[in-house]
Amino acid sequence: MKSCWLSLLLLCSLQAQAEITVVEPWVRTTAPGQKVAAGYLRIVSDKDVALVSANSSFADKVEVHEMLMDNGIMKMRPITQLILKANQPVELKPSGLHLMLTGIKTAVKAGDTIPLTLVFEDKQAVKEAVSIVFNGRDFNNHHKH
Ligand SMILES: [Cu+2]
Repeated sequence: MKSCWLSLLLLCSLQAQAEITVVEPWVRTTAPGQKVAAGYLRIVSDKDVALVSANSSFADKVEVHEMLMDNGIMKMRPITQLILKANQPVELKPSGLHLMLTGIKTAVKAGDTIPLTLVFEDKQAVKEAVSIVFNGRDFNNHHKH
């Protein structure tokens, strides 16, 4: 009987955490001397969560930015949290939402591996950190879609 209770408790605590899936994380290659880089990925969570912060040993600061039109000019602006609705994938991609890496240590080259941790928070304010390796990748307009 005791072990039953134990397994029930275990199940409950496991279910409290959201299952967060990250697909195709990549960082756009940078020119020498460039101090910022943009990261992209697709994320889906099986529960409602928000991406509330991000960090990397490769950059001084990581923020989520959105793009918006201001008098016909595309601008970007940091957002404090990125809402993920349960089972609704969100895509961060060129010309849209992106992770902004500021104060990068070196230029990003194709094939580089860049570690990054994303911190999510659920409705109960429980935080969950997900560590991912991003790949350096060239991006050119031919592949825009
Ligand atoms: Cu940005």
